[in-house]
Amino acid sequence: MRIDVVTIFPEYLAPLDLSLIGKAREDGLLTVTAHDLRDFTHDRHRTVDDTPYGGGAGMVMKPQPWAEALDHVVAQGDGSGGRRPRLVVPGPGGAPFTQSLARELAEEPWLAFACGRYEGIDERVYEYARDDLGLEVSVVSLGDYVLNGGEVAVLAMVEAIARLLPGVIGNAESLVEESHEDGLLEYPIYTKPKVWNGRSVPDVLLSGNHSAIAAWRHEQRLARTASRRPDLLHPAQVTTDGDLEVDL
Ligand code: 6GU
Repeated sequence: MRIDVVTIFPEYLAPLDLSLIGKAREDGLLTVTAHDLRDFTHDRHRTVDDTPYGGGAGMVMKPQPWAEALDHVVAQGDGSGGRRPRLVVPGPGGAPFTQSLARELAEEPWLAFACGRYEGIDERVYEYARDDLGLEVSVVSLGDYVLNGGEVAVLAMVEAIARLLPGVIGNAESLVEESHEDGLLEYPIYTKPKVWNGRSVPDVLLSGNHSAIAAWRHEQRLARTASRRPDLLHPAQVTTDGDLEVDL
């Protein structure tokens, strides 16, 4: 997979050199290129923002540097095959970034991320990307809170996407048994020693009874999901008394 990121803070993306993502890049499974938006300005001060028409607080990112930056990214494609990136714009006003969207984006051969700062990017940039460059544009949010810019969101999204690429995670089984892969949160986990600081590992896990262990883990997943993320439960998973159905 190929990933381009346009930002006024390319240094923010340094963590993508580390750990699993760094290894995936070394192994050629992933290429990540950061582009400095200010390289596409033409004034002495490398200006990327201006005041909003209609008034209001804060600054808006100017369309011209963004158009040139996107032209530059798109021109890196082969041109002949018409290969174009899918454009992802992180922002608190976007559609939720979920495991299911991560899986969808992991299928794309080429992603471009446009990191806004300030109050956001002039709306005509989205229209230009769609109408003139022919890009599919997805505005995506990490959750209902506000970050200062898209860079930290790109770190999170690239990590969630890259770990789904074939070969990035050695043990593919560990991808299946995870929170959000099947709609329930993960069960509690324990390792040695059996007793630590006066606290014991639940007996069932030491029993060697695999069906009892599976049943306990399923119950734990339901209880944990009901407590932390009731919004994830289907009504049929909760009885009228608020008890959890063990079987679903
Ligand atoms: Cl994706 N971007 C910004 N700037 N703020 C956010 C966000 C994204 N998701 C939640 N807050």
